[in-house]
Amino acid sequence: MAAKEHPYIKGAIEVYTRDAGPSIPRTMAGDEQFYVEKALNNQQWLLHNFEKMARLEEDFGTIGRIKAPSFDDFVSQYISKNRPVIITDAMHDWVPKQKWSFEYFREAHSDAVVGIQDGRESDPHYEQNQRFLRTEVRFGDFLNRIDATESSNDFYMTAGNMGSHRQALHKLFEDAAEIDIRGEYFDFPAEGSLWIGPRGTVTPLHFDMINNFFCQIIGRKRVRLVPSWSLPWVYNEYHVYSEVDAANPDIGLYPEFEKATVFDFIVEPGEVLFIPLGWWHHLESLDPTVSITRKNLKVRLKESYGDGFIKESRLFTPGQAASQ
Ligand SMILES: O=C(O)CCC(=O)C(=O)O
Repeated sequence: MAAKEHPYIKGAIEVYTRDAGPSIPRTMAGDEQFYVEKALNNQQWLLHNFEKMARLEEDFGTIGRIKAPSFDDFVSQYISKNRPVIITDAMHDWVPKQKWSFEYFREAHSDAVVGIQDGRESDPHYEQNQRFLRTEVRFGDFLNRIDATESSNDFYMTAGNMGSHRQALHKLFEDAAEIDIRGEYFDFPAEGSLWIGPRGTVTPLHFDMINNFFCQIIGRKRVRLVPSWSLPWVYNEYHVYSEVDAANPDIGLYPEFEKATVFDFIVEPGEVLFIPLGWWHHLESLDPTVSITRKNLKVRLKESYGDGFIKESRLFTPGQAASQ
């Protein structure tokens, strides 16, 4: 679609033409770029003001910790407000929290063949290119490698590896099947993704196109969250990913990132972090860790998941974004 046909740009042209009347300079009236920039400026102005208003809250930038409210209260206070929070008391009766350890995993599934990502440190865009880094290993060997590793981002079992796991690690998925919060929050059958890795794994800054309940079962993770409305400042040059290293932002290269607020905190084992749709997140394992993410909420914006969003599947190479 030509930019001028986009409803947002059309609106900008109509308003500008009406306001400027016959005195509108002809060159400007025909200049598509002028209207595209105008429309983008309007969007950025709005998002910038969302940030200003959010900063009026005294403790903006820190994450709240709460006991699980009823689902209806959670919907009205967090989901509908697109607001993150940590629930501290959701897991006490969950089988994974009570039973899971690497020893338990070995007893259940040492010989299972599972997919993991390997070789991440050799590709600066390992998350975007994850399908090229998939490899299959014995689950027991994978766990031994974690035990023998002080710290590494080279290998990690992530949600991207889930396809092969439900069958291979069926005992763990059976354990996780009943996970809910107050018996109220999730639809069944359970959906969930496993994240297992050594200390030192890093999931770079990106957003999810769905509300995410991130359940930390074993070990701790350091989380950096950036509000959804920070879109103009995160250098979102490819699909759902940011170019910025949120742990160590290069402000010389990405100066706009300074305008974003980074919530920086640690999620402890036993805690559930609610990551609202569109909130940017960067996660770093501080210990060998196991997490489960659950996304099949009772209230689900099914139509928002992936709709209208171009899914890129080509190989992403460093420097590509800059040249586009
Ligand atoms: O635990 C991690 O490393 C990343 C989790 C995540 O990014 C997600 O669930 O979207």
